[in-house]
Amino acid sequence: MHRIQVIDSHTAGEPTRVVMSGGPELGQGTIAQRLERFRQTHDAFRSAIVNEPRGSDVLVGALLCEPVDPSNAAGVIFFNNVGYLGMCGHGTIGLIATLAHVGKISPGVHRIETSVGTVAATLHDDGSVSVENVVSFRQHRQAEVDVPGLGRIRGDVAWAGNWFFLVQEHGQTLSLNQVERLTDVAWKIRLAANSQGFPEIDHVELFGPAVAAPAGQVMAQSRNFVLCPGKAYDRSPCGTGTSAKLACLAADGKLAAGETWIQESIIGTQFAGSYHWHDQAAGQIIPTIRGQAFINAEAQLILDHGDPFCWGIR
Ligand code: PYC
Repeated sequence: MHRIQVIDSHTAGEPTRVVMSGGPELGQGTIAQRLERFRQTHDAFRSAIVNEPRGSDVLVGALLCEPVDPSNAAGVIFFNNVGYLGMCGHGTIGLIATLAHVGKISPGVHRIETSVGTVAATLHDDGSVSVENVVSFRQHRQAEVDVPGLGRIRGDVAWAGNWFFLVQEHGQTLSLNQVERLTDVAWKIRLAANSQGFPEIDHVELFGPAVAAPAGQVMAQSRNFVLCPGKAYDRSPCGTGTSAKLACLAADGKLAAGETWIQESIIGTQFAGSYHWHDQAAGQIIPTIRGQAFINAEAQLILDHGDPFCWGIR
């Protein structure tokens, strides 16, 4: 029997499970190199942590790693039901809340190494967390793809730690009771984009008008529905997805550096985003996303090698 210490949280409704100890030995090297070792030799562990019967399609895992640079707070490898994520905004907020929960960090700035670069997370006194993401940019403006059953769909292609296809005009209503339809539409768009010149796209983001302000918060500028690579939809506004949106707004001159953009999720939760230029001529920004995570479990997972579903249902 193998025991794994995990702490679960949710950020704006989207869950994160941080593996605190008991994870695979990945050796030295950058987080990207360790992620490759994880993928090549320990992928069953990924499935054991996030898939049923211990997890679910929506759960994002975060393997806590020793940082390469000891002055950084931590390294992390993010993963989900089907594979690995470059960066994860809600997951970084969950990781910071988790490290604070166990007393490893206090309010202030903490640098976290991810497989796509180091991000700076600020734990605020009120428990909220701002994440300064990796350099983000729009790669293509209004790329057109032919989507079976939907016709020509235009979307921006942007990088923000993951690759997004961002669609404004899709003809759908962004409400929770439409999730099956939205999942179907977003999945078809992803397949079409992947086969029509954009194989890198891993997330699809649909936008619409904001619906309602949560108690005590202001009305958002926009609502989104974000479909993740394993076909689960993000319950939060998606930290990297909001960063990708900021890159597109910056490129279109629709949001100035330093201005706040409130992004609402499909369940009505919010992230506040802003950016500063990294290289204005190249359209590259550094986005910052602010949100809050809540701890909801401290647990010990048991991997019993005699259990037919020890490595998850895959
Ligand atoms: O918050 O960046 C994010 C994210 C990616 C996938 C799920 N959440």
